[in-house]
Amino acid sequence: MSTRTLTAEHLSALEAQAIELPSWAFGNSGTRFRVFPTPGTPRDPFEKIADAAQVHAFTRLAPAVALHIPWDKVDGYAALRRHAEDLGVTLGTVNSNTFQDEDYKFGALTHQNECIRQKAIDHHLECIDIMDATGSRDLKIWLAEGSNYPGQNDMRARQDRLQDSLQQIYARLGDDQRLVLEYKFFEPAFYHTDVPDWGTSYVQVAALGDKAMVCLDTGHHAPGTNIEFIVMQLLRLGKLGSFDFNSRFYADDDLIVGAADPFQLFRILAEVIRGGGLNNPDVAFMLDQCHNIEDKIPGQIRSVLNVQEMTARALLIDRDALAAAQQENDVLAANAILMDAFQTDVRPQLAAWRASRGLAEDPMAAYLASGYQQRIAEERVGGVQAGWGA
Ligand code: PSV
Ligand code: MN
Repeated sequence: MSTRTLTAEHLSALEAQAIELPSWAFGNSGTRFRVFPTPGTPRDPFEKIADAAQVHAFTRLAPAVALHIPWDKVDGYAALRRHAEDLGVTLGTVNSNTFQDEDYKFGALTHQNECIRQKAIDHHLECIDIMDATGSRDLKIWLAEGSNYPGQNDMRARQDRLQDSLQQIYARLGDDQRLVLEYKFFEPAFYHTDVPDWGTSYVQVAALGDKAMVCLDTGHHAPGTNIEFIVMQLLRLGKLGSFDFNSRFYADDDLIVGAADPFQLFRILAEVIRGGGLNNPDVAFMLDQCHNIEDKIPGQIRSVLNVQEMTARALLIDRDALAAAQQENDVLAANAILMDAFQTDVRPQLAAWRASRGLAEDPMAAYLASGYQQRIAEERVGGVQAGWGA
């Protein structure tokens, strides 16, 4: 039976933990078969931020909200920023979007048509203007670019155009701003993708400079990929800029992080801690999830608590004992030390710690009892509910 206990040092690491929420998680989403609307769904970015602030209020884990442009376009970003700050959160990463415009059917930053490529570059420059107004540090770029059939495209020329486009975007970044390039091995393209893996993202950002990093979305790998190895390598190279956390059973399912494979989340966080990535300002923790059938605010509460819980378990790894066992090639002892931390139920310790900080022991129950969900369902009538892709 594991009896490992969180120390004061562990708890202060947990206290500093911050996870950015995706604004789009609060809008309706679904599959290509059906998007189910939910009463109380936000109708604009202001309401999305109000919902995200609830997650932070009950967990103290989620002080920032990531925006997606154009989904979160507003007339005045100063007002959006003030609204967020009044509610106790800040505006975080700005995500560009070059996957929903007719012109981008065959590419955006890689397109052979210079007018279309310029349009895509200009969109990113506009995103940086928005970052200036929102106070956001990071521009996150995910490209839905690639091809469906062998021979369809000159893959090499597309890499070259991508680098040129990224250089133009990079040149516009302010001193304190960064660019993070997300990779994904397939979808929507099915034969080749222009940024399919961490190696390609690394090569592209390394050629840009220190303000360009890799974004690792946990749902963007082939089944069976050892994601914690990639985490280790990117930390080792000083190029892990951010995480998009979520979980998956089959493809890019965007389910609640830690739901499909809690052990994988633990292993990833163990490498984050090992590599100095926890509470390291260089490594942004973000969620990139969609809640298709569950309520969105409690879905996000469950998500951040899952990350917190697996971080706590990973902090419990007896590093000295592990290093000694590894040194001795004591295979079973090393594995047992890791599993001992993973199998420790930290929930009672975390609940007591929350109470000591004036938080509800069970943030999920406290949120459900707060009446917020009922209130937004009654108040938010009329208008158009926000959704992924709208
Ligand atoms: C692409 O699948 C992705 O992970 C990117 O981060 C997008 O911006 C996001 O999903 C949208 O849901
Ligand atoms: Mn993502």
